[in-house]
Amino acid sequence: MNLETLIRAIPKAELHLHIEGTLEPELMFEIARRNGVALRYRSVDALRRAYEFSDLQSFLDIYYEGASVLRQERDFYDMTVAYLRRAKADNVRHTEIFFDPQTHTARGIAFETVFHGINNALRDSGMNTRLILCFLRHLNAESAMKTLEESLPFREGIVAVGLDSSEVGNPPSKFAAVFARAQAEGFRIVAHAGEEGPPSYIREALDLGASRIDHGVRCMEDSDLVDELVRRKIPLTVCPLSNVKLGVFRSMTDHNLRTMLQRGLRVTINSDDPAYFGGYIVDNFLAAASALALTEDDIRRLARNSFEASFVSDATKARFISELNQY
Ligand code: ES4
Ligand code: ZN
Repeated sequence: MNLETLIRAIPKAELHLHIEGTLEPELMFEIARRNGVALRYRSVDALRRAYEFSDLQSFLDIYYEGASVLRQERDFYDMTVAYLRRAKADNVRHTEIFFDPQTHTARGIAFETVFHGINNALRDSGMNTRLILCFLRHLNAESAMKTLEESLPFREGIVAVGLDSSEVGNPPSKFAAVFARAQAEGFRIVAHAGEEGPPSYIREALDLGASRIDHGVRCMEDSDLVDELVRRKIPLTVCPLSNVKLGVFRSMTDHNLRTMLQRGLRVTINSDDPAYFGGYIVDNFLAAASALALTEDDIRRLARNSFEASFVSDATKARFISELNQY
């Protein structure tokens, strides 16, 4: 089996995926039309052409604008169904999906409209899935706390809380009280850290109880931190195409994913915002494998890491990994 065939075929878990980042331009236009929302772009092609980003913020500005077409439960449902179909085609067996309630509640959409739309699609798919509620770190801690409280009636459907949006200037410590409360309520903690922000943000996330770090690529600037991440087997959900599109690395050949693997870090490959960054999880694997000359062993390791890093039971992990070992 050649490497590309192996990458496509092996069972894998996706652990870093923003559902609002899966909204493809075609569906965005369709939803905009049925909701009577005006978009600044004349066509799907014009919108796609605007997907040239210089950094995280330049992407976020367009991403929040895209999300503004979502108004009804059906919109969230359709978006999620489309992603799950695409993930299945890539042999994703399990996916842990971020959603950003504040992006919608700030526009007057009810929390439960967002939650039910997404969650009903997960239920109808029959796939193994979990939801992770992300707080927008550019907003204040009070808004995050209010969102946490709004989520409590739906806590059975939410495995963890996370932190996303504009990283630099918004360290995890800004949300210390929110994460303490979330932990007390039984949620697991994850956080975007060390994407554009410094390694100290990764330390802060760990101090606040994070059991997994999203991106985390800048950990490599602090070797004591790397030692700790290796010793504690803290997973890092890396998103190669995202990192290149947002200028975290100049090109894929400059990406540090292979070095991270060789250093013994529990790295996984993920697609982040696939509709905006040019590819889903298999595209991320293929781009990284080709630019960094990843081996078959590296690919198997990455897939195994994805199950080990997931929030499923040990028995389910063992079942996925034994399926992986058939390849
Ligand atoms: C995001 Cl790539 C990335 N980083 C931080 N926040 C985000 N929200 C959606 N995509
Ligand atoms: Zn992300």
